[in-house]
Amino acid sequence: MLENNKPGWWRRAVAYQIYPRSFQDTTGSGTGDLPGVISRLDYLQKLGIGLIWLSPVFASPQVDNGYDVSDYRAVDPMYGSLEDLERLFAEAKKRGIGIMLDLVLNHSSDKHPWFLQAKQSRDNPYHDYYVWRDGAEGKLPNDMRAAFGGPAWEWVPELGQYYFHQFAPQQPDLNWENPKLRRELYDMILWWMDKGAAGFRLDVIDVIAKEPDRKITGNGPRLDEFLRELSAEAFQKGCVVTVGEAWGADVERAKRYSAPDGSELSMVFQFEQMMLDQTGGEKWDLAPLPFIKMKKSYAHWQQGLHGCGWNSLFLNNHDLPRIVSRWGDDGKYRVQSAKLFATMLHGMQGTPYDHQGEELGMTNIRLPIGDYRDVELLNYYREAIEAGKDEADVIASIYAKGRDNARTPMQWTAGENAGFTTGTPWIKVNPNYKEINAESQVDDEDSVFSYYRCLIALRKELDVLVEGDFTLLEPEHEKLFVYKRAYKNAEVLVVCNFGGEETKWELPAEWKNARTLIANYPGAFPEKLRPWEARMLCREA
Ligand code: TEU
Repeated sequence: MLENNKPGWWRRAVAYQIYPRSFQDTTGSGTGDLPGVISRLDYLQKLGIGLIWLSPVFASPQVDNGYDVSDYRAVDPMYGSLEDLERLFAEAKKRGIGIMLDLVLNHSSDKHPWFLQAKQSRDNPYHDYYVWRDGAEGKLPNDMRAAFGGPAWEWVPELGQYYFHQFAPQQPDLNWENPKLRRELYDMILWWMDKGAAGFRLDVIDVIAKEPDRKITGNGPRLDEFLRELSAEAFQKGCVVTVGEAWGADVERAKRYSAPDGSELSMVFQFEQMMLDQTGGEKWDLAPLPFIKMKKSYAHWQQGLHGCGWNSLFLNNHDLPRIVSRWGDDGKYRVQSAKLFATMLHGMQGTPYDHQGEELGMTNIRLPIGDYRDVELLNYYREAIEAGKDEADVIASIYAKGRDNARTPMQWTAGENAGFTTGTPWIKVNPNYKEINAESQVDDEDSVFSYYRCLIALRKELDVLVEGDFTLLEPEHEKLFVYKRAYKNAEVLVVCNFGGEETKWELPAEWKNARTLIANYPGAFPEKLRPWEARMLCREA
């Protein structure tokens, strides 16, 4: 069991993301809830994880599935009560698991009492909690766009002002320039620390220091200052783990955001690798994965943060398509490719994140447009069709990249609605649940689940996986991702054959007698690596 009261305790842990809406329903409402999470803690303990990133469960109008918070200190009734959440903290703790709450500090809901006050008048004490600019109706302060489509400015006729929003209009940006607002957020965080939160995931934390007049959103000039204050005034008052979502971080910035002295955050959650298969940074464009670039990008981050920062390792979350469908093979080699991605990721330095169902090899889904629920996806569809794009292309992008791919209900059993709910699920269950489900995997030692379980155990056992440095081998190889980790006299070698073809590769002589830690095919190291074959070896140097 991990002792989560010592500094840096989280460096050895593996995290698991729960999207509570889709995890486990206990009431028949069709949406998951907190008692549902509690009921599945034994499953998570068996998997071996040490942390749960719990996507937002706070009171919310649910325009963006809880990333639009109307009360930061209340649990949304659809998820249960505050007592349920406190019970979850306690039950998780008993199993050596810490709960990380998901804090959305860049914006609130437009139904938050602060915003309702803020729009009353320009001299209301809460007005300055948000970002306002004068203007005239139809004459926007500038041409900035929101991430979910449309302009980043929304007109409030009663005030004759626009407010700024980087996401949906129902998610007005909070004004971090205002010290009163910042203090209010710190007090709220301290309150949750007192209740037993083991840590926090900080939603889009790299855009809080925005300066719309200069069209700055990410990594604004005051960001480090704000993070240091947030850390000193809140996080450092306890022993919590913090992970900052930072789409725009490069290695140099990430070193500051995750400096080992804890002056800002414990770790960054950056997206460089996950954005490589999109052209021009445009999410919906479909481009093949530039394999060699991807390997070099991992090496750059592994080496850049070694000893001076800390990274999150992930291939999935609730905003990304399922990795077996994205870069792997969700047909014939689904199991092998799911295990390959797990090996590739868990061999690196950082904190691995497993997004619910990833440990089962869950896949993307294809739905008729009317069955999708995500605000980003639906806005994209509407805008793209209005702009005259070919519908088949738009649908192809949605199948490949839509966020609902990762949000379908957790597949627990082969029974009705995959054991997720006895009611009507809020979004369709992936029809492959009869084949892909937890029940059939937990006791099968060849399953994707058992493979994850083994990888998670290895990280607790081997210092080299936690501390080791990273060397990329075969950097120009078109098919193989090979790397080495080294710490003291221990070395680990990871070899991954990306794709459905066999690849001939000679294992270097010094590795011939090495111990196999884990592999997704039985037997000894082969002359030719088989489709999606992945192996992790260990030796004393
Ligand atoms: O995501 C940040 C973010 O930038 C994404 O919205 C991204 O643009 C999109 O997912 C790409 O497909 C965070 C949360 O993870 C996301 O669920 C929220 O919708 C968003 O912030 C707003 O709070």
